[in-house]
Amino acid sequence: MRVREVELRLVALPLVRPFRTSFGEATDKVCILARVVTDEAEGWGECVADVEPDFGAEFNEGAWALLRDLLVPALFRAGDVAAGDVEGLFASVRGNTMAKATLVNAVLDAELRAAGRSLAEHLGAARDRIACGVSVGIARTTEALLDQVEGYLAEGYRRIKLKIAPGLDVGRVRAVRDRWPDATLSVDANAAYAPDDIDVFLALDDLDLLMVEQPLHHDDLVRHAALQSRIRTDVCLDESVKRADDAAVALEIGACRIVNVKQGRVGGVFEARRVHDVCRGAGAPVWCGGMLETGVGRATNLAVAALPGFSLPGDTSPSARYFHEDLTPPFEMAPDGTMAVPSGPGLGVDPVPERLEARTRRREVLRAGATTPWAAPAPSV
Ligand code: NPG
Repeated sequence: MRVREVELRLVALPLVRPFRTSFGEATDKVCILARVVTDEAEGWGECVADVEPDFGAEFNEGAWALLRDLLVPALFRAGDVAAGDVEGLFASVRGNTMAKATLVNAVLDAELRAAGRSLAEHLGAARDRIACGVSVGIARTTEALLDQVEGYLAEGYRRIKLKIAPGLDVGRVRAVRDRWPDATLSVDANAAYAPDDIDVFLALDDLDLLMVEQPLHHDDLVRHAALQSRIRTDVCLDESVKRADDAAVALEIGACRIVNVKQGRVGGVFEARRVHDVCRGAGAPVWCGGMLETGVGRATNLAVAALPGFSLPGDTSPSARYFHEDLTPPFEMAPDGTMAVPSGPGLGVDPVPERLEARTRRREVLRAGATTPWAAPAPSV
């Protein structure tokens, strides 16, 4: 397959309610979408980077520059490519897994659409419906949090994840646990704590949590191992796992017992499957994380979440939990808290053209053979 053209769009969708985490508050989802045009079919990829480099080191403007100036030109120069080659084309670019994932996934989508195969089937899906959880942002008050949790439980979500931050942790979580003694609850700190905060985690140990996610600094597997050895609750790592080998090391040294797999964080669906395989081999449960994706990224996540090792409900909520109107036809959750995995060719969904147009803040079309404005000779990626 030859990639002839890549269209980048920066899109913005208002969220139905602000989403607050320990690192900030989002009122809109702003992300890059790539549409690759090949001689056989078109494919879509969504970049999970955000406006600011807060969850990870990548951010939209940086990812856009990298895509435009290095990654897309590398794809053009490669000529005839298969989706499985794309990671290799980017091997000399360190990190930047979110930007790379955008093109890895888009080229694979084009390839699968041309072949008439679904992404889920191609990856090795074991099921056609997946269990949905919901991630609840930090609320203004405990009462507001209880109201939100009540609504989500009534909708049928199989697991409630509460975002926590120093000072907004044990009391809040205990209030939810007291009201719903049997609910499946977890917490996510987004790396907001230090090893000295051990008392918070010892107190959370009494609240029967499914897991405590990313309590400490994203680069500190050793301190996570020390923490895990002192608490009963399973530690889950998210930000710390940027590639499959991070998961292998984390499990080997006891830094966690569960892994959150986000294909967009680890460089795309192939590396996500490798993370899954490593964890499965080690007997560690995995689940599918989310980054408030539009329907394009959501379809990608659902295909990954259908792999056999995904044994816990993911942050894979229906479109209405995020947006008044998604870019694609909406993903819906059944009353039993499950969602269908798309089964059409490739991602199985397309952005609705008028919605995409209305939500686009910037668009740039890159064409194979056209000179890049910034550099000659071409870099050796
Ligand atoms: O349902 O997509 C979702 C959101 C799940 O909590 C969620 N995501 O830290 O995992 C996270 C968090 C996140 C959202 C991180 C947006 C970065 C950006």
